[in-house]
Amino acid sequence: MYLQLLEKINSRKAEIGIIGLGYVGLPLAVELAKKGFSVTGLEVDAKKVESIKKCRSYIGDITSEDIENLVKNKKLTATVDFKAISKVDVVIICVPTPLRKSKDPDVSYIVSAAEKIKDNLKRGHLVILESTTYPGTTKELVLPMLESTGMKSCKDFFLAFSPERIDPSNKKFTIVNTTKVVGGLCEKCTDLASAVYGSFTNVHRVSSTEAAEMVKLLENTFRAVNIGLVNEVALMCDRLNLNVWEVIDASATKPFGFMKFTPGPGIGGHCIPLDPHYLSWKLKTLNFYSRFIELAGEINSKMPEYVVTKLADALNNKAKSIKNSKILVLGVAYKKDVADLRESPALDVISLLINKMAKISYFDPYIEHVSIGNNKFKSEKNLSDISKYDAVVILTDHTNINYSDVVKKSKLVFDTRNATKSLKSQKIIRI
Ligand code: SAJ
Repeated sequence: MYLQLLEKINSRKAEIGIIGLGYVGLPLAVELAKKGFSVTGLEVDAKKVESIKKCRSYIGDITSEDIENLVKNKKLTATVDFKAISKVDVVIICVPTPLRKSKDPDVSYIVSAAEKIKDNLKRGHLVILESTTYPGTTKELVLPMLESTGMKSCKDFFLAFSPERIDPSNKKFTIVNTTKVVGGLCEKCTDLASAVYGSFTNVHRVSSTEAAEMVKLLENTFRAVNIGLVNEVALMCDRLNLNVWEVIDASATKPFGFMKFTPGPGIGGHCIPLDPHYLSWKLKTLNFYSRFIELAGEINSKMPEYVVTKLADALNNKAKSIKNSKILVLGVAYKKDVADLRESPALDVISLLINKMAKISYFDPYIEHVSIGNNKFKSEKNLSDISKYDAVVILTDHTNINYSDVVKKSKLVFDTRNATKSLKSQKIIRI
C-alpha cells in the first residue's frame, strides 16, 4: 500500500483533499493542483465553496484566474460534503487553532476535522495535520481517533505533521520557495508526506510529529520573545531619554549575531500572540513554567496601556486631558499593508481611549469598519481635515500614507511605528 501510494503521489495521480480553504488551505490547494494533482477543498463554509465554483478568489495572494484555470481543467473543486474524503488518497488538515479566553488551546477545529476523517477513513489514506498546535497533538489526539476505526497507523493508514509557513502578502517568500518541515509517525509516513510537499518545494524531514509541531512553535515563540525584548528596550530608552529607533537602527548595522525587531503598540495577528501559549500550555501539563513566553506575553500585552499613558502625558503638556480630546487613530490593522484586524493592538488602544472618554475617529485604507464592544466605527474617508484632531496616533505604518503631510497638518503626532522616521518636528512624539 505504501509503495502504491508513493507511486501515485510521485506521478501526481494521487487525489488530495484539503480540509479548510482559508489563508493556508487555499494556497496549498492551488499549488498542488498546479502541480497536476486533483484537489478537493473540503469546507464547512458554503460561501467559500461557492466562490471556488464561481472561480472567485477570496484570498489576497491567490488570483481568480489561478482558480479559474484549475477549476476548468477539473484539477480543483470544493465541497461541503466531507464524504468526499473516502474518495481521495491524501487528506491535509488546515483548520484554525485559536486560543480560548483562558489562553488555553482550542483544538476543537482539529477534533472536528479528525472526526470527519475517521468517519471516512479508508486503507491507504495519508493524513497530514498542518494547523499550528502543541507538541503531541498529532500523536495523542488525532492518532487515537483514527485508530478507533480498528485500522492501524503506518500499516493501514499513514499520519504526519507539517507546520504551515504561509505569510500572507509576503511577495518574497511564498509557498514554493519556503522549505516545508515534515515529521511522520514512522519513516514511511514521513516519506509519503515529503513526496506530497516535495512536488512544489524543498522538504526538511524531522524524526517525529512532535518535533515538527515544536519547530513551528519555536519559530513563532522566537518572534514573540524578541518583540517582547525590543518593547522592553523601548521602555528603557524612554526612561533614559533615548530614541529607541536610532539605537535599533544602529544595532542593526551589525552584520552578524543580531536580528532587527521593532517596538510597537503590541502584537496582533493570528500567529504570534497565540502560538507561544500553545507551547506554554503543554509545558504546564508537564509542570514546566515557560518564563520567557509568559514574560514576553506580559510585556507585549501591556504595550497598549503604555501607548495611552504616553499620549496622556503628551496632551497634558498641552494642558489637555484625554477626556474629550479628539483623537485620530491612523492605521488599525495588526501590521502594515494588510487588511486584517485579528488581535490587533489598535483595538486595545482604542478601547482604553474610549474608557477615558476620548472622542475617537480612525483612518485605515484597508479596514472600513471596526467595532469594539457596542462602539461601531467607520474609517474616515481621507485625511483632509486632520488638523481638527488634538492628536493623531499612528498605530499601523501602512506604506500608502503621506506621513509628511500628516505631520504638517496635525497638531500632535504620536508615532508608535516610526512611520515618520525621516521627519523632524516638535509635533512628533515616538514610542
Ligand atoms: N511586530 C512587532 N515588531 C516586530 C515584528 C512584528 O511589533 O519586530 C508585531 C506586528 O506589528 C504584528 C505582530 O507583531 O502585530 C506579528 O507580526 P509578524 O510580523 O510576526 O506577522 P504575522 O503575525 O503575520 O506572522 C507571520 C508568521 N508566519 C507564520 O506563522 C507562517 C511568522 O512566523 C512570520 O515570521 C511572520 O508572518 C513574518 O515574518 O512576516
